[in-house]
Amino acid sequence: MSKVVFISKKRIQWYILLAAAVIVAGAYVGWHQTKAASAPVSQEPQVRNIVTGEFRSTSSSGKEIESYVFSPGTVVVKKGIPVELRITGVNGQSHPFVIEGLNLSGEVQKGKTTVIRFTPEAAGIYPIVCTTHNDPANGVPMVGYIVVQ
Ligand SMILES: [Cu+2]
Repeated sequence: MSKVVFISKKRIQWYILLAAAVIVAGAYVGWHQTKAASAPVSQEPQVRNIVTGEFRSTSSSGKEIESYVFSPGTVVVKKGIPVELRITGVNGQSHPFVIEGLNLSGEVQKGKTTVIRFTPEAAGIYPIVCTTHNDPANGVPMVGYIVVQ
């Protein structure tokens, strides 16, 4: 048993038009998905919190030993993604600092948080150095490290 179906020329044109519309819509949706997938995954800043602290002790000869520190002493971030460094002053009235290799500087004051924003472009180790407490004769230099991977 066979069945013959006649399709009019007008109906064929309609099917071709419908198929073309589906292809165009599919290409449009696909292009948009590709565009979204190639966009950066996240530009949320990499937030790193640091505090200024102090080590204090007395040597066996009775000499007072002290050193200000950045704590944590090392923070690790990824290159190419914005960084937000929040440094809060806990010990010490003031810590003016420079970040070597990144051309950044600032000051941390007791009870305040200094926020530094930058986007590291190259991997490396960048020292953050307090310019007040950097004399080895007065204790250990106050230095921390920003490791960019
Ligand atoms: Cu300092």
